[in-house]
Amino acid sequence: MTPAPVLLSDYQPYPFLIEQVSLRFALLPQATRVSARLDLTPNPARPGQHDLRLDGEGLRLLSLRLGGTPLECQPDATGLTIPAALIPAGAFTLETEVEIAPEGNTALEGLYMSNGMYCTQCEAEGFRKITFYPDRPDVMARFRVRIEADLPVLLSNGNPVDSGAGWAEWDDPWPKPAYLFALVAGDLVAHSAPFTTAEGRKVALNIWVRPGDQDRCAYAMDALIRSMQWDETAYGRAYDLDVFNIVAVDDFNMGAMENKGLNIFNSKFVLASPETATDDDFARIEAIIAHEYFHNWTGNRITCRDWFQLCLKEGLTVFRDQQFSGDMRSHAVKRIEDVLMLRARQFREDQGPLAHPVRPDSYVEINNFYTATIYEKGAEVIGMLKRLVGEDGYKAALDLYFTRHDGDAATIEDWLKVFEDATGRDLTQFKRWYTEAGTPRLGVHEAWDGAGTYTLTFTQTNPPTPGQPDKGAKVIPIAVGLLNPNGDEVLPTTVLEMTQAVQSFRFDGLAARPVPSILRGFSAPVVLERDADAAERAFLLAHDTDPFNRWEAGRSLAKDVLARMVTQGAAPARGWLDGLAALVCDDSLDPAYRALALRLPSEDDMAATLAAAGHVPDPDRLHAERRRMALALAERLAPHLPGLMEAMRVTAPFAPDATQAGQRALFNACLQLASRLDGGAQARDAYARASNMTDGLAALVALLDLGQGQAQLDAFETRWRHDRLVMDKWFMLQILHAAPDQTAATVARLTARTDFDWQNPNRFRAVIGALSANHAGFHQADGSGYRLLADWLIRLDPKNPQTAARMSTAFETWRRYDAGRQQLIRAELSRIAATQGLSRDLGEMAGRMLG
Ligand code: 0A1
Ligand code: ZN
Repeated sequence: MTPAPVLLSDYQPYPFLIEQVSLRFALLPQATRVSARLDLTPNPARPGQHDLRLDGEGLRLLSLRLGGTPLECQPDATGLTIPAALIPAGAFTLETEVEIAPEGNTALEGLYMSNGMYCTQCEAEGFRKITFYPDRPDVMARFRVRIEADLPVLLSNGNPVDSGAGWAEWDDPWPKPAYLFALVAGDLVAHSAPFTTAEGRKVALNIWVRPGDQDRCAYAMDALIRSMQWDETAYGRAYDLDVFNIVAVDDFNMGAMENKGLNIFNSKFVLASPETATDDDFARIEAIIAHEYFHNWTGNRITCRDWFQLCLKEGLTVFRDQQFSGDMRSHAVKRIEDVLMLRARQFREDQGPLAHPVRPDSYVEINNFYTATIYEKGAEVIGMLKRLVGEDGYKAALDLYFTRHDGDAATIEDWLKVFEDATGRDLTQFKRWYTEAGTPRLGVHEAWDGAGTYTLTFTQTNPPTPGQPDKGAKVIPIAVGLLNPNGDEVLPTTVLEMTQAVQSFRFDGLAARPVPSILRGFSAPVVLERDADAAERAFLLAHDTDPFNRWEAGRSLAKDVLARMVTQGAAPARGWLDGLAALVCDDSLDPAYRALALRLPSEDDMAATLAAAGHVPDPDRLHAERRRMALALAERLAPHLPGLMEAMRVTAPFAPDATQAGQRALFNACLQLASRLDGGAQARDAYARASNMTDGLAALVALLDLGQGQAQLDAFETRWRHDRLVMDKWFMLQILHAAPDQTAATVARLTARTDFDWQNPNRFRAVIGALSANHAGFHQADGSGYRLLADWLIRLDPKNPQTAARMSTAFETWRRYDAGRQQLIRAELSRIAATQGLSRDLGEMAGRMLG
């Protein structure tokens, strides 16, 4: 039976306020004792007599006292209720003692163990697995924590108060919701650095890792210091405690967690050295360190009233980390990467059965809503707001947000109100971006009157999504530039504000019919439907002054070319090949940008595009034609590849910066093309000579794509078999680059190995995630990919429902494919849904995907 959904419309403030929480942990793997004392008062926002309801799951209640008096009260399956009649008027205390078993906690939610270390994950509703408590974000309290354990390092939130052999006490002066609580205890070592804030506060920064890993922390520390400085200069936000601790943990369901003063990270997003991490890993570490740090203000100091407001902290914090990465590296490259990700994950979500608004109004399991829509579309919506109100308006609104709401558990209404109050704008219509799901489609019609007037007419359609058949017009900021036929810009970037379903914009006084560059910088998360001909796209690829749209022109050309190859058996178009060759050989352009231009559209992206155009994508054919396209590109670029590779060769000692990373990216993109022509000779050589993980993996991928590389895989394994994070790459690449008809067999072979530790989320994702990311391999017509995924999800679910549910989204695109594949996927989803004892997490996902 599906549990009843939680509804936004049911929100009520909690009837009590908690002034102070005092916790004592006596840590033991099988029998940890948690004593809690809550100092409560009635909440004036909920007058009247109320029961005291506390959440609690899987807790053995040992004792309960109200106002110091023992109380007989039995918990139910989800918590504990103390009847209103027993509750004294005014302030009172509640004391509980419970027992829990962190060692058996494989769901990695609440208090659990990872390689002998105790750690917690409380967002969204994990604190209720630690003690009885109102586990909701609008209950904010001061926490004082005592930890007792026979371990050298004992950490919690806030500032250290005192410690001795086997114990430590922490006090967090900032009221916070329970989801930001954290505790870590283990045999850890620190990589430390001092920091002084702009306000003169001295902060001890520590990154805690397992002994032996401390020499892989320097980059994360550097990224942390840069993040702290950036938040001071870009947003005027300084850090507010005496210590900032980061802990790396090997078993973690997500990327990282922003617990107050004690961020907990998946070790994958902390540990890095040139030998073990790629340039992409370094960039991701920088972004995630920044993201978690930025939450200190956007999430912690100002938190969410309820989980429906999740985008309030996540959309804004993603937006801030994107700004930061752009400032640290290249804005153009960062924007393209972000849009690629948005389209690959969020558009895909928005166009399928899992579509939901940036601010949903109902959920069954909140853990299923940590989605690309909440995070990435949430960030896009803020980008649009900023575009509409301008730099100054944005700054004024954010300053007001921080002063007005510091210490609050806020809502999207509060957020929009600060923009209205700071700028005088009415955002009623804009709010639809938060409440309506789906990706708007933007049609364009142009008219030239031959006498200097050019008119652009836009038409927006907002497709139906589950539960939302009809939608109103959205406010769409459309950044437009106009170019002369000779490539000069006659209208610099101008933001047109579309508010109606159909709307025209006129440009007068033009000497000649211009070429429009529309949706510059991807100014709104929409699908632009424009029937530009290939010549116009080639013109923009050569001349657009907006770097995003210049790249976009090449991208849309490439997609047209591939679509025609797939649907009509056409040859790869010469115009695209020549245009791309010219761009790639243009030394005035950033190598990272050129490398991005060389990246062909993914098979999943093409399948979506073909489906939207009314075709039924054939995964095998798509795969074969994409390879044919890559070969044609290699042949066209052949004369230039040696020179390009020579120019991009990095001779200086390795640095994980954007300049070197860009050079390596272009070098390796060229190497991969060259390998298609030389039978892998250069890739074998490059692998043998590689002195860093970026170059080594790129060469290995080139070989795997040729169906070679076994010797290199063996050598890799011999060198890295004791390193979990590096071996995740080894597992993943073999599956990602397996031939379609070999993918399931490769997965079967690798999952039979003793080092396929499937209860470790990173290892599970490396293998089973790679299965679904290999488009043609996953979608084999015999259903082997679907079956394998379903088998593994059913196996993982009882151990770790959160990760099982997240990975089930591989099935969300099932309606794109032919009847045979649809039937196979439906059968697997139905098999999952019918599994005895299925979790709420996976149950909700399977149900929504089946529709
Ligand atoms: N708030 C974290 C991500 C996160 C969310 C949920 C988790 O468990 C269900 C864990 C981490 C962030 O945005 O970084
Ligand atoms: Zn976040």
